[in-house]
Amino acid sequence: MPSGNFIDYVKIYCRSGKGGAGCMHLHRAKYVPKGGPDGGDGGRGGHIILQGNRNLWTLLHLKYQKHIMATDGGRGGESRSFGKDGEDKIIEVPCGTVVYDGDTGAYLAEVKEHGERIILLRGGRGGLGNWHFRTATNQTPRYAQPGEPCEEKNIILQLKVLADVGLVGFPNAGKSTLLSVVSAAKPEIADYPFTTLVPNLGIVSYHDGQSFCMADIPGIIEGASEGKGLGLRFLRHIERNAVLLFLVPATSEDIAKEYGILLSELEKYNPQLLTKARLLAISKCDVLTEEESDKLQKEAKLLSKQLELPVLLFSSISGMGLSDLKDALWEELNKEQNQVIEISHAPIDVPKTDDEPPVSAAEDEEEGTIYLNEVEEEWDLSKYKGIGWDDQD
Ligand SMILES: Nc1nc2c(ncn2[C@@H]2O[C@H](COP(=O)(O)OP(=O)(O)OP(=O)(O)O)[C@@H](O)[C@H]2O)c(=O)[nH]1
Ligand SMILES: [Mg+2]
Repeated sequence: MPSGNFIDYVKIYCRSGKGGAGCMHLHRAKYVPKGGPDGGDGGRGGHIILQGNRNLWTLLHLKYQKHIMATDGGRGGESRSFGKDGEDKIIEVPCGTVVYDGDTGAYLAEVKEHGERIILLRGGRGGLGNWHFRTATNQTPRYAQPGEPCEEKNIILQLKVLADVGLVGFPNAGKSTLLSVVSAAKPEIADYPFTTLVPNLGIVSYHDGQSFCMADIPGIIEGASEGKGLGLRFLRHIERNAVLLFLVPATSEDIAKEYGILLSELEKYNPQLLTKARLLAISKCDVLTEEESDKLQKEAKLLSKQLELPVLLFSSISGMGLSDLKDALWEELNKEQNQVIEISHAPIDVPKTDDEPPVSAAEDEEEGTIYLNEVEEEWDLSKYKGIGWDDQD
C-alpha cells in the first residue's frame, strides 16, 4: 500500500442532532367544544455512531471528512403527531480503532469487533407535546417541552492494527524481508534505514490451514521516545499484538545490548507492552561462516537464559530456521496467558497547531437543562379566542 494511503489518525468534528420541540396545540373542530390539548412530541435527534468493519484496514475513507453531523429531530404536530426522528450517522471504522477526545486527548472508547456499535454522541431527546401536561386543574396547558440540545465534540480516531505478532527491530534488521517470505505481503525492502514508513500486515499460513497475522512496523532507534527517527508513533500498532518478535541481525556487535535498547524504548512508550510475550530472533544468519554460526548458536543459548526468552536463529534469504520460528510463534500465540490482549489506552497529546476552530453548533442554543417553557411565538393564541378553548371554569 503506498504510504500516502495508510491513514491511521484522523480528527473530525462531530455533532449529534437536536431533539425536535414538542407541540403546543389545542384541538379545534367544528362542533367539538373544548377539544383539549393535542400537541405531539418532537422526534429524537440523530446519534453519531461508530461501527466496526473488518473489511476496512485504514481510516483513509475519513481523511477528508472534517465534519460529521446527524440531523435534528422533527417538531411534534397537532393531533398528537410525533416529529420525525433525526437520521443517525454511522461512521464505519476498522476494528482496533480507538477514539480520543480531540481537545483534551482523553481516551473515550475503542471499537474492537466487526459490527460492534458505539454511540459516540447521543442525539437530543424530543420534547413532550402539551398533551402530556394536561391535568385535572389545567386542562389547557399552553406549553410544551423544547427538544434537548445536541452534543458536539472534536474526536480523534486512531487505528491500532490488530495483529497476532508484531515485529520490533532497528531499521534494516530484516523485518520486512521476513514478512515477505512468511506471508504473501509485498512490503518494500531495501538496504537503507527507514524503508518501511507505514505498518504492513501479512497473514502467515501455518499447518492445517491455520494462520496468524503479522505486523511489520517501521524501525525503532535509540531515542525514538524523544522523537528520533520516525519516533514511537507507530508503536501503537503493536499495542494490541499478543506476541512481540524482536529482530536483531546476526551482524550486530552486541545482540543483548541492541535488544535492551529496543525494550527500553518500548517501555518508555507504554510500560504495559513489557507484559506481552516476547521472542528474540537473530536475522541474516546466512552471512555467517559455519564457525561463526556455531558460536552464535551457543551464544543464543546463553542469551536465552540471561534474558529469559526464546532466542532463535534464522535467515529470510536461505530459509534457515524459518519453520522453527513459525513453530515458536504459534506456540506462544496459543498459550492461555497470551490470549488476553487487553491494554489500557493512555491519553494522547493533542497538537496545538490545529486547523480552523470547529463551527459551533450550540451558539444559538439555550444552555442548561430542559425546562418547560411557553411556546408562544408559533402559536397565535388570539385566534382561538371566542371558540371556547380558553374558558376557565
Ligand atoms: N543476507 C541477508 N540479508 C537480508 C536478510 N533479510 C534482510 N536482508 C537485507 O537487509 C536489508 C534490510 O531489509 P529490510 O527487510 O528492508 O529491513 P527492515 O527491518 O524492514 O528495515 P526498515 O524498513 O528500514 O526498518 C535489505 O537489503 C535486505 O535484503 C537475510 O536474511 N539475509
Ligand atoms: Mg522494512
